[in-house]
Amino acid sequence: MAAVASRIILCVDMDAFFASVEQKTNPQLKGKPIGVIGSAKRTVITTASYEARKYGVKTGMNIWEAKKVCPQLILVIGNNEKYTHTCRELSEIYSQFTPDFEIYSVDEAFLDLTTTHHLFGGPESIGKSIKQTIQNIFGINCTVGIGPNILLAKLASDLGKPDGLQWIKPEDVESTLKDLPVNELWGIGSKIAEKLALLGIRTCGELGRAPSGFLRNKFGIYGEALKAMGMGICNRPIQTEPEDAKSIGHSMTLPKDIWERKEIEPYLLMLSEKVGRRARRHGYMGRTVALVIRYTDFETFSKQGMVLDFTDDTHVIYEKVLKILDGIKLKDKIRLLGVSLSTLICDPNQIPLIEEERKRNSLLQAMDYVNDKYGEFKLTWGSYIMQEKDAGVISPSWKPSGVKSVQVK
Ligand code: TTP
Ligand code: MG
Repeated sequence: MAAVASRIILCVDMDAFFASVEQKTNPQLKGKPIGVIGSAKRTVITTASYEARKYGVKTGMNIWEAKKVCPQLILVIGNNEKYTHTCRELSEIYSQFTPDFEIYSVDEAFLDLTTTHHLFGGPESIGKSIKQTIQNIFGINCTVGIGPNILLAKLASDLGKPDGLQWIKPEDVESTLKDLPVNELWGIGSKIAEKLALLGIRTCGELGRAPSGFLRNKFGIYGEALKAMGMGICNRPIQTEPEDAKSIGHSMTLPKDIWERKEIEPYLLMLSEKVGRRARRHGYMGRTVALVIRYTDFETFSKQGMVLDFTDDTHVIYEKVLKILDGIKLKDKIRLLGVSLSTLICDPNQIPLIEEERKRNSLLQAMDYVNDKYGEFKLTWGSYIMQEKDAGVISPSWKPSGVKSVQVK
């Protein structure tokens, strides 16, 4: 059998992204321990500068915990627009080296350099060039990881942090993974790691050597994937951005963690309206509606369902989202909610055949007109008004094209 040619994947991950952007825009913060928070009310650290990390300040800590370990910590309210703007601009840099790149999240990207690296002096030279260009243009550092697949490229960037450039070549995979704790691998969270530890598996080397049957028995079909991860195998291709939107999504971190259905619903209506409005503005209609939930412990999942016909109607989206929510047994409080519409068709001039729908369309058009002219949510539904307003912090799953797809359960 012919050997499969190894791919060359490069991962770029900004260092302390939100904090670095804030330090760059306000030179007084440079070199200081800072923590970025979502708003004056939302008191959780979204990220901390490396100066603050030295004291043990971590993402997810509340400000009291953070101030306790680092009393001189400076808190900065984040500005999503700055971060998303930077993220969009970064695509320009990546596209100079390959057309096959994926903006994975607001600060991570994967570039498939398999067929283009020789044109630019090799992967390391591209990595150096990207780091330098980002520093020159945005004044922030990033770490570059290179590997034969996205799992190892991501691992290389984690190992190289901060401001590093690390390459895990195919011949180094085994030695790199041998003694590496499993939870350092991208995709193995603390819960799986704990479960594995109970089975006596602590390192990737041990995971890779564990018998398939044993892992399947304990983790179902995910057992096979775990074993492959332990061996450093990952076949997921780079998912390049489509020319046309694949999905339209909005998500928000809530001003406070919530649990009650009556608290959740107004947010879902607001998110459905944002999605519906964006779809109408760009002439898209979709059939698949997804609800994204992130619990307080950051575990995130999405569940989706189909509506009967292609739609861009806020209420059709909202009702579907509520149906999806009906089928979920919440296990914890929620910190982030997201709604998205996919399976899209683009038909800006479609006129519904049913009179009732035509009336709804006119109503939505009128609302959009008022809101376009006087600002978002000036004209809206009663239940939305009941909810606590907050700009929210950006979801790490933010993408220029909408919410990134998350694991569907
Ligand atoms: P990360 O890349 O996880 O973290 P980072 O860039 O701050 O630090 P590192 O040097 O370790 O890569 O996340 C990117 C940004 O996303 C981060 O700056 C803040 C934001 N974020 C959240 O808002 N919530 C979260 O739960 C996480 C993990 C990140
Ligand atoms: Mg980062």
